[in-house]
Amino acid sequence: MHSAPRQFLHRRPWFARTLRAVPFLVLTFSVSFPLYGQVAITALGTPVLENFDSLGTSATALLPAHWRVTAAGDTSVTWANPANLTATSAQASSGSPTSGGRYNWGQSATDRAIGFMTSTNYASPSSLLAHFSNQTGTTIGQVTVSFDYERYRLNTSAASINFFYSTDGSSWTAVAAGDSGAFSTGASTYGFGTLVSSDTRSFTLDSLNLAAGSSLFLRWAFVTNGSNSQGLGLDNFSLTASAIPEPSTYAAAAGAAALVIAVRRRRRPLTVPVASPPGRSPTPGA
Ligand SMILES: [Ca+2]
Repeated sequence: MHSAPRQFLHRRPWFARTLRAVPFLVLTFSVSFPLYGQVAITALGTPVLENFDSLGTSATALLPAHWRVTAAGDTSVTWANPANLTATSAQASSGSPTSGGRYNWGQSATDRAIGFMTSTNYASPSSLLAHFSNQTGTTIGQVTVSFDYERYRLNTSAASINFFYSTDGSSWTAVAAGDSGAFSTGASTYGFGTLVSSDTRSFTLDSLNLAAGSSLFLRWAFVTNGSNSQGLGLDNFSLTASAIPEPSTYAAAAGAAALVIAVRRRRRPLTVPVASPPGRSPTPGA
């Protein structure tokens, strides 16, 4: 009976060879198609920062590791979409650029930001994505996120940036506290050196319950409406994770509160009604 599988393999040498090749095939596949990585969150209370200054002044600058941009006009955004991109297609820190693209913006040669400007040849919307991994070894209860929306060009088309998060990179939850709201419109004006406008957003994503090793994806959807686009960017990103109190902490706190109440009750003097002798009132405090 025990020899049956061996006989089977003996009669099917191709099968045995295939089985032996599986580890090699898996290794080859892994090397040929590397998985997307994540920005590691390694400690609670320690901010994870990104200022995009590593982009330098290249028009085709690589985004920071584990940040991506979607192709122009993508409205069904997923982190794993193979059409996503890891480099910018234009840069500007002076002048009056009009081409649409994935912009490496600069207030200077060294202070860079990532964003978009669209055109008749570069469709809106465009999303900026980031992938984080909980490497703290414990559950993350919430994260506080802050960043700046920077405007490098004012123009006549309406524009806004909408913020989302996800735990699977495909199903997104909108968070209004992270939205830009409607940017004002006006005749084309550039803001290099001194931005057209800069707005900070800072808020907390609570009830995340991110288990150790799990992922968090953030997404900024830039809606610039094609032509006559405003030039918008994101800069000075920060994410700080914190825990949720353990249930045992709640139980201990509840137990301590119950004990305090019990002690106070025992310290309270007993009031015993005392019958008054005929013709006399009860003595207060007796
Ligand atoms: Ca910067």
